[in-house]
Amino acid sequence: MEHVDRKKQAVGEKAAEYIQDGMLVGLGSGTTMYYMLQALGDRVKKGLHIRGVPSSVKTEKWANEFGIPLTDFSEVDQLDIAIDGADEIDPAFNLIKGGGGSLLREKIVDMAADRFIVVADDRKQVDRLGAFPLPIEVVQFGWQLTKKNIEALGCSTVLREEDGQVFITNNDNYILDCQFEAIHEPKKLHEQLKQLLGVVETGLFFDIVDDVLIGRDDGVEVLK
Ligand code: ABF
Repeated sequence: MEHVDRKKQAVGEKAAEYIQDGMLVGLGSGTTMYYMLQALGDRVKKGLHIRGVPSSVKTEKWANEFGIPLTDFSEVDQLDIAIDGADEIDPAFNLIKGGGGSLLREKIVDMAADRFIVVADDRKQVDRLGAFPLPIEVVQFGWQLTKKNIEALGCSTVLREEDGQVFITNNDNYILDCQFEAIHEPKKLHEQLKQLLGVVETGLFFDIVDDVLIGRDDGVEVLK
């Protein structure tokens, strides 16, 4: 197994241990979450009773593959815990998320949980956000104008493509990947972006993370 994947597997499996019988669980997206879902599925097979709300179609597919019972916000309006990956994590637990294109549903699910745990390999830890291009979900109509207004805040943007086609999110929107120099004030930048017509949501997550589990060569580190 790939060196990095061993870290992802270790931290994903560790996170699954935080889930207790009877919980409503926010299921994040990304490759680290694949390992969490696999471990959670094993516990369900052994009798754990939980229901999960998936944060992407891909997570929904994985959860079904692993036999994890699912529900949605037509049935529940509060989650006990959410577990999700990240692309960058700074020392204040501000995150950049959305590398996988699921940031909107991720933020809705993660914000609905009493406790939000991030799982990541140690490559994701940064002193300051911004090296990773910030994903921003925008409506398709007039995206070129939205792009210009976002770039006026001091970044270069690229319309995300996948397999030579424009990437379409699970919510039928586009993603602009925005390269800022360094993001010194994530909350302020998020608020500036959210005011722009056509912006649906940003991949900046702040004031939401309770615990961070980091996969390292020598095991899993728990940051509070
Ligand atoms: C997800 O986790 C996304 O927000 C992010 O792109 C992804 C990255 O993590 P991984 O390395 O596990 O794929 O939540």
